[in-house]
Amino acid sequence: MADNGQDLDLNALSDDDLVQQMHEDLYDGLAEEIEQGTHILLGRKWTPYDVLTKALVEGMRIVGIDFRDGILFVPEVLLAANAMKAGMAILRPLLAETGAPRMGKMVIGTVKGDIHDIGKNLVAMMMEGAGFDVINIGINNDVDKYLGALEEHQPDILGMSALLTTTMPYMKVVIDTLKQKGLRDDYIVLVGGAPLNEAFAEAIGADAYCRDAAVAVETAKQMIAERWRSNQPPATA
Ligand code: B1M
Repeated sequence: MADNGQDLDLNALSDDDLVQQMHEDLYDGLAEEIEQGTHILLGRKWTPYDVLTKALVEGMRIVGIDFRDGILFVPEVLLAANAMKAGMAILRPLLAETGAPRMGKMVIGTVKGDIHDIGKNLVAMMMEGAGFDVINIGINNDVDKYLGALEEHQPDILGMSALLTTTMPYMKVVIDTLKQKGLRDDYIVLVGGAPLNEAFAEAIGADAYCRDAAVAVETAKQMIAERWRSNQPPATA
């Protein structure tokens, strides 16, 4: 990155200083530097998961605080989001190539009116790494798009993401439509996003609220296993 007009050699930094620098580069929306830092940490035998959580997600958390406090504005946050995505693009194939046995299939998308996709993409990446086939249907999905994807891909799990208090109620529209069509019990419905909580998930009739990507993976595995057990014929004497 440019530091007072001088190039800073990221390779020369210790791990701690490099991670700190990556938080600053993410804040400044410097995608190339984030790519470089990601490669350097991987070259130092960091796991993809540690690079993701300690360098990228933590950096984005700091961006979120200053966005909330009116220090950063949409254009700057968009640049930060692009830098984050540049790092995630390097990590995605590495997280997916864990050789984990196939666990099931998930359709995941952000709800109508909402264009936040970083967290949802992160969940998709972690689910792929855990052995799930993931169909990521993107952002701003209305109920027809969810239903179309469910019909086409016949997943075990429907995942919905919302980052705005104004868009999170749309999850209930999707779940209610599934109920009306008699399809609700065909899918495990998992929901997530910063403004949600367990009480909300319960109130709208989802199967579970997932605080973060790691919880999403654990919850999905557990619910798939439960579903599999309950579908087994009873043992004969
Ligand atoms: Co927006 N934004 N934003 N934003 N933005 C928030 C969400 C906000 C909290 C910022 C703030 O004020 N502090 C605030 C919402 C306030 C509220 O509703 N209470 C907000 C606002 C107001 C807005 C706009 C309205 C701003 C404006 O235009 N005036 C606008 C809305 C646009 C729209 O959607 N219609 C807007 C726009 C944007 C950008 C486009 C600039 C950009 C999005 C870029 C992109 O995603 N491609 C952006 C960003 C980046 C943020 C913040 C700063 C960061 C979100 C993020 O990526 N976090 C965010 C502040 C914050 O959340 N603290 C903010 C990192 C990510 C890893 O975490 O998404 O929480 P997260 O995902 C986690 C978990 O939540 C969970 O797992 C993930 C990984 O661990 N999870 C799931 C998420 N989805 C899941 C789905 C699952 C399971 C788990 O399914 C099973």
